[in-house]
Amino acid sequence: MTTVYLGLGSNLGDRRHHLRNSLERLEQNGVAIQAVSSVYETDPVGPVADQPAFLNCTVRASYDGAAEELLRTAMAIETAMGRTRTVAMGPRTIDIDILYFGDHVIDGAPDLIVPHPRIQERRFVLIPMTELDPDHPHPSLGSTQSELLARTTDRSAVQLVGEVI
Ligand code: PH2
Ligand code: MG
Ligand code: MG
Repeated sequence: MTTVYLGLGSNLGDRRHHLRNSLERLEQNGVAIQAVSSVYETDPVGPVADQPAFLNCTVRASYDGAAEELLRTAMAIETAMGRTRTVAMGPRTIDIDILYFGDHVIDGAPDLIVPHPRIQERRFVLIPMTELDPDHPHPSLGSTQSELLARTTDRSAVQLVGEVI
């Protein structure tokens, strides 16, 4: 069993429903959810600024399989939930990112770089991660979530909106 952390995001349609629905689908596919952060409404970060605000949260789970398998499961759930891949970093019903996979450092395909390469640049990840597990160490940067949050240069808005479930 590996302890994994996932980042969930939605900025199309019923965003809260999509977060809940993705959690159920992850559970049905062998991802044993241990804890879910609060939900945050967040300004879009990255090259596509002109898109709706996101709801984001992070999840701690245990998983009995390989990272490649978890990636395939996450992508299949995204597709089943109506995710299309037209614009990179653009609007989506659901995005399921592997943030951490135990203490593994994986430099695989573009979709499977673990830890996720932009954690330290994203308050929409660092704030819910710090809420869940402030002392969780980043295996290659050697800092905890709360240290990464204190140090990030990201200033984008992240507002608490409540619980997912
Ligand atoms: N995801 C992106 C790009 N930008 N911005 C916010 N606020 N939340 C996201 O989940 C997000 C983003 C690409 O995956
Ligand atoms: Mg993403
Ligand atoms: Mg993604």
